[in-house]
Amino acid sequence: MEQCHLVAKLKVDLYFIGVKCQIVITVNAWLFCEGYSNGRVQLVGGATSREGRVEIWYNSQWNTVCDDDWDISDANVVCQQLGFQEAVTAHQSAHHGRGTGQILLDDLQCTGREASLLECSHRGINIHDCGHGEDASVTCECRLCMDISPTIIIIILEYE
Ligand SMILES: [Ca+2]
Ligand SMILES: [Ca+2]
Repeated sequence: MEQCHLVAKLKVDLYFIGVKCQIVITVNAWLFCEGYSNGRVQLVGGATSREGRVEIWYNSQWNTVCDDDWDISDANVVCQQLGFQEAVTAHQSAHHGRGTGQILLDDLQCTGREASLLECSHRGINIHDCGHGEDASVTCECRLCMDISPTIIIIILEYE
């Protein structure tokens, strides 16, 4: 999967020809996309952006993680990868809902200092004895941020 961003640049030129005014608007727009790399994580199904079912990107798809041996050290790796300080809770038994697709990792033994769950000791890619009722999830600690809902800011400029 790729995440794409649309960037647009708007240039407005005014030309005064006698009593007439010509307005030329030039729009330059381009799309740039970045691919996901194996081991990228996302949290799904939580009430806020800092909690949810752990999903890990591997071979062009999102996968889940089994809760066998899922503990705070494993959860710390996910939270730190997402830019949070650390994990508050390592949830088990599909606490944030059951995922779909492959169960990529099972019996994770992270120390908490790995850069990705893929670097932790585990049974092997796609080797598990789990069902989606055992999907692992996390709640991350975020001391410096607030959960802010999407906000629309309208600026009205007045001039004379
Ligand atoms: Ca563990
Ligand atoms: Ca297991």
